[in-house]
Amino acid sequence: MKALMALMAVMAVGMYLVAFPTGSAFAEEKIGVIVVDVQGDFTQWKKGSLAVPGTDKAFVDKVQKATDDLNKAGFVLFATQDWHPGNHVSFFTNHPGKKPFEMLAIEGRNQILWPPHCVQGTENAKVLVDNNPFLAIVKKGQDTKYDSYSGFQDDGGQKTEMDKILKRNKINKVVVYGIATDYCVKATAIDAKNAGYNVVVIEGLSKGVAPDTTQKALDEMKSKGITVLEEVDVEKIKGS
Ligand code: VGL
Ligand code: ZN
Repeated sequence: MKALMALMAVMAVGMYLVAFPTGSAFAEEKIGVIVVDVQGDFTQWKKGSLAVPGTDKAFVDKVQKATDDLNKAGFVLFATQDWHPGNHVSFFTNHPGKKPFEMLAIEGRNQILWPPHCVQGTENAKVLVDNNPFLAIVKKGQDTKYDSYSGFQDDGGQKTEMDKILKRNKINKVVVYGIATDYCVKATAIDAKNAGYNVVVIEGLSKGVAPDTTQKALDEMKSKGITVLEEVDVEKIKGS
């Protein structure tokens, strides 16, 4: 009798395993979206100080519509926001004699010197996509001493709350797009991949500072196992 009950228990567990296979196509998948740095200073539309080519109003409208579509598809929305103090290390104006886009070696890191941009509390630091549907807008680059292209951590290794918020919400795949493909989109996508998320980058919703670095960024992301899609396609995102 005991043996029979034990056998029945084993069979019950077996049936459960058949009904709910894990690690298969039926495993729970929860998808997040990270809209990277779609802020006035990075756009031509708002005559930004660091306007990236191809960022007219039509581009921002396209990002807005795609983001709305992903929201309707049930994906959880997040954004990043470059948010620098006025005395930030990445601003060429804080290094006498230096010009914009010059490289400066700082404590062994190569820092590109940018025009002042996304200064905390300024109009052009605002995220241009409707803020309301975002579960969180993660600020980055607030430490005067470190730049932070990635939405996950700065160049000093200080983590943002991004990974914690994604984990708290059981997200295991992220869709990443925005500005700039060759800097913050790339760094955010690669850090997401390294943190164990499945990652899909939408090329058509991203714009780069320069063509050569943008192509290199796309190649590097693909080589690391990140899926790059031309445009938003909910079924393809789910299947990737
Ligand atoms: C970015 C340069 C400086 C970006 C941010 O959002 O890609 N690029 N700060
Ligand atoms: Zn910045």
